[in-house]
Amino acid sequence: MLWRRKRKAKRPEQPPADEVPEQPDLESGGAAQSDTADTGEDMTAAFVESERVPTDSADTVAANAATTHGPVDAADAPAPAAGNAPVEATEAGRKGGWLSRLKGGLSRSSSKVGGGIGSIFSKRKLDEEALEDLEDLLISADLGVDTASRLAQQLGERRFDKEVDPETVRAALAEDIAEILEPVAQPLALDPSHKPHVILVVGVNGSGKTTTIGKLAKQWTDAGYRVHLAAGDTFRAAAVEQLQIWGERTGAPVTAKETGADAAGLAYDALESARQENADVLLIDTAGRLHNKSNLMAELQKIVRVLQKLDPSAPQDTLLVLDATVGQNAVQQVQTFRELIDVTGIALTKLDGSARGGILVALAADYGLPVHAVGVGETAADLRPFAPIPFARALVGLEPEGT
Ligand SMILES: Nc1nc2c(ncn2[C@@H]2O[C@H](COP(=O)(O)OP(=O)(O)O)[C@@H](O)[C@H]2O)c(=O)[nH]1
Ligand SMILES: [Mg+2]
Repeated sequence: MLWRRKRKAKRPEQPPADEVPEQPDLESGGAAQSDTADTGEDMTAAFVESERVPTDSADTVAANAATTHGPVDAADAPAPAAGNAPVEATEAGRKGGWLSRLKGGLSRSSSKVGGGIGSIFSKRKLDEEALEDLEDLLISADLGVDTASRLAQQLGERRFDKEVDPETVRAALAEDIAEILEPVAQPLALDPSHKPHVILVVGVNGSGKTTTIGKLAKQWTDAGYRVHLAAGDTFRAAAVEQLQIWGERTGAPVTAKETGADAAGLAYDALESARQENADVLLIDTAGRLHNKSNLMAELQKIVRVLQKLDPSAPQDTLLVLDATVGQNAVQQVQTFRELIDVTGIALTKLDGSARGGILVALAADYGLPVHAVGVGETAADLRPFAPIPFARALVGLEPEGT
């Protein structure tokens, strides 16, 4: 995968936060507000995976777009792109490059896991008790009971010297974690045979749906794609306005209706408009009210049904947005949403506000759903494809770019 990056002429403004975020919708928990501020860097990156060259012509882009993708390799650090795209060649070395964003975003998780490993393995030898402590540490970092126990066991099976140092443990653990993550790391690729490629975005209120849509819209419009947005969370005026602001910022047309309008009818109109515009991608926002699960299911299914009147294969993707700060509740949200709709992939937001990045490892191990993107801040550039090796290394407190 190649990254295309270009420097923006102007520093991106903050999207308005949705008024007061709604309370968690799942009985057992839901979204929490992040307390981490924007890093304010003026970099943005095209969230596109491809062998293709983004240009200003959406048709050209679509014609060149890669239709297949494989797992992201760690070596997929943003290499300067071939071709004629404007590329920020020196970015990797700059403060604000994506590795430093990832590292910054995961700093709470890394200090917890990395620091914990430091105290376990500097005090003690690699023995049964140390492995048990490691297992407890990994459970507390949300990697999940089964995965934590498997990782501790694997570490014990490595033929380390009894006097193993924390750095060696971190490196071994990062390797084992990356192995779990590699199969699920799949960028969200647009299929040019669908005009538009329809992405239905679901998740509980406050998880970051609208923001993630805005970030994707920004990255894709910067890459030359034609993007259309549908303000399908018709329950809250603030949600509609929030999407409209992203529309203004990115130049992407937004289909919106009055508060309380039928979301399925709106999605239908949006798909018709997107087709007329020859859009490459249609991103549909939805309400995340799980107060009444059967209502939400009915609504999501109705959206899918009406979309399929126009395009029987729509939506091409159903992206579940999860908030990392909710930790284990994210696992429950995956379960719940999979009962409601055919979820095809995940985006995990707010890694920057959480010491619970390990939840991604639990999700990968338990569900194997593609992880399309991670959010490590509030600007468009803070939504990154998920690269397992740098992620695993940052999670255990190592430099993400090391080997
Ligand atoms: N720090 C941080 N905040 C985020 C991220 N993604 C979303 N947010 C914030 O989370 C809040 C809720 O996001 P929103 O997109 O409105 O959630 P929605 O209800 O699912 O549409 C907003 O204040 C966003 O700015 C992220 O990756 N990092
Ligand atoms: Mg929203």
